[in-house]
Amino acid sequence: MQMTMRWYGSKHDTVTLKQIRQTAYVKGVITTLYDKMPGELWTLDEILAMKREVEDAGLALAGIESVNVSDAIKTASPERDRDIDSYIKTLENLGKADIHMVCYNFMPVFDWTRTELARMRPDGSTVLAYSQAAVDAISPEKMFDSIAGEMNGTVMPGWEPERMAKVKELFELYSGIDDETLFANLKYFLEAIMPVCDKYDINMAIHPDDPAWSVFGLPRIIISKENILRMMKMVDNPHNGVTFCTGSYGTSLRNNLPEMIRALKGRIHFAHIRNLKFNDGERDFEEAAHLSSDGTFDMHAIMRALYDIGFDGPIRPDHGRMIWDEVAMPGYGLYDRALGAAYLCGLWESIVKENQ
Ligand code: DNO
Repeated sequence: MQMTMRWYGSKHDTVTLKQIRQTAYVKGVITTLYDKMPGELWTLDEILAMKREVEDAGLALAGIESVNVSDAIKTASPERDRDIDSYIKTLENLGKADIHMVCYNFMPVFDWTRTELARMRPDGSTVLAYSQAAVDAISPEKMFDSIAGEMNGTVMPGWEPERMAKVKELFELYSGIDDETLFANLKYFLEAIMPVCDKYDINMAIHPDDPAWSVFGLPRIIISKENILRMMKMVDNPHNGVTFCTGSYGTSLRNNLPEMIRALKGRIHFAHIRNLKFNDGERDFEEAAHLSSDGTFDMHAIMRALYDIGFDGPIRPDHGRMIWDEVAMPGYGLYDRALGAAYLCGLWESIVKENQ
């Protein structure tokens, strides 16, 4: 595995490449052209400039998170083929730049959903949290307004103000779309992009829906082992794979994470590792430190399963707590993610050595 950290680019991130490099644990970054709209073409020059910046800082560019898929593609509206064409050209340019892993999602309207971005823990650190009762009591627009003030001046992926301003229209766009239609639209998209992925050896890594159930009545499909295996079979190509995100699949306690990892052997192209702590019942949780004993998941068993299936792709410590008075994008500060990287590297080293 290759330990990485997500980096939003020097214009958007509070964390610098120099800081990331000095962690010593992290050898590469996962980044994106954060200002690109879904459906917009990424030129080769832009991609090469992004890559050069990362490499000049002594790090590798281990993959892209995300090349976002437009709502036209997700809903099969008239601009779908135009947007797919531009997605294919973007993949082609990434391939030419020798970039071989692309994370994306197929979630309607929202990317991941949380109801609080800074829930205080007893030690004074803060974490992202989700409460179903809070979602049930609020409209999507109000929810955005209520968390907008907790973003520490950053732009959070999937919660861009321009996008949230159109939230009503977006809901209308998805009004006739159920799980089956979404699966069909995903199949159409994947079939169209697989030839360019084959040509340039690009691993597509779909990110799960977070949380793993319908939010505000919207369909959600990438939520369970059954659904993800269905997705793989429907376009049976090794380049059609997943981002295994423990914090997203793990929102459903029915998902046995190590077992899912084993079932996805050969198709996990990217891993996001974090821990959750459940409160009152299943649908109320907050994010925890990566350490197993701080949350619900057995991190050793998760890393062990990745080792056993021969996972050799990029991995990143996902959302950290906000600690030591850092002010950063919620979930994406330096300090706790660096602790997470160190811990995950420690687990990995011991698993590797015990198996030599
Ligand atoms: C949240 C992230 C997601 C993820 C996208 C992938 O912190 O894991 O925003 O990047 O869903 O497209």
